[in-house]
Amino acid sequence: MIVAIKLGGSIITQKSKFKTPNLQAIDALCALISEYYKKGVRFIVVHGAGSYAHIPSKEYGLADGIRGDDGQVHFAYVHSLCEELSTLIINSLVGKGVPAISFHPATFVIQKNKLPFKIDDKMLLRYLKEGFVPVTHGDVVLDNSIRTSIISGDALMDYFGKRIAGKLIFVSDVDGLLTSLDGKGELIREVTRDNFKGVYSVVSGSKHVDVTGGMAGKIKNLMSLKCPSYIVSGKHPNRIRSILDGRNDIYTKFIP
Ligand code: IP8
Repeated sequence: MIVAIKLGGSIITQKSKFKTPNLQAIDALCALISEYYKKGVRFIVVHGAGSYAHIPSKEYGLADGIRGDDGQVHFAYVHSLCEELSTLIINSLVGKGVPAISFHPATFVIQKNKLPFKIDDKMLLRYLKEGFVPVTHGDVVLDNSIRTSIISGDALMDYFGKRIAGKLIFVSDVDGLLTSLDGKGELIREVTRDNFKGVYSVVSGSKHVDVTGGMAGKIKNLMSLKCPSYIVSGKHPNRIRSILDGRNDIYTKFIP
């Protein structure tokens, strides 16, 4: 089975401090991916942009495209920050014996009105078939309607969930989906078609700068997929082990 795992920006970086990686979390999560890769699980790794790209994207208004004489430079700068964060993940994985290969959306994704329009995934899928681990991420991309826009790692997860993944794991800095966003709410262990409407109504924006929509944006499409999805805390890698081993634990499971 192919598992698409998203390492959220809130866990791999300190989301409110520009360009601050959380190296301990990156190391622990890559160790876990390595452990299960060696057991035969096939992963696509997606990661968020965290404080590397959300803060400058907001400053330059890149969610709505480039503008002004410096637009292309802003775009290239934010892309380079995404690449820089991605290189940390790649280096950590390769150092742990995982054949991780980077795929930067700026070079294979075109959007239309901020939504994926063409995702040229042939090479990525070929590497996956050959036993490699593709690593991709939220990025700035070309856009047929507004010249450029931003693709979130969640949109890429959605894409893989619709096509090839049997399981989507969203690694976050919270225990799962909670009944309130102040961190004090109760964990919602399972979201099904029966309780989805009620659950969605309690979820609003993220407290951090997040140009791609925060938690509400993240859960929107999960119920339209064929495969189950999970939101789990990256602070407790054993909980991710539980998901991969099929055990109950502290996380939220979405059953479409
Ligand atoms: O952190 C956002 O990706 P995300 C990408 O997965 C940029 O939402 C460029 C802000």
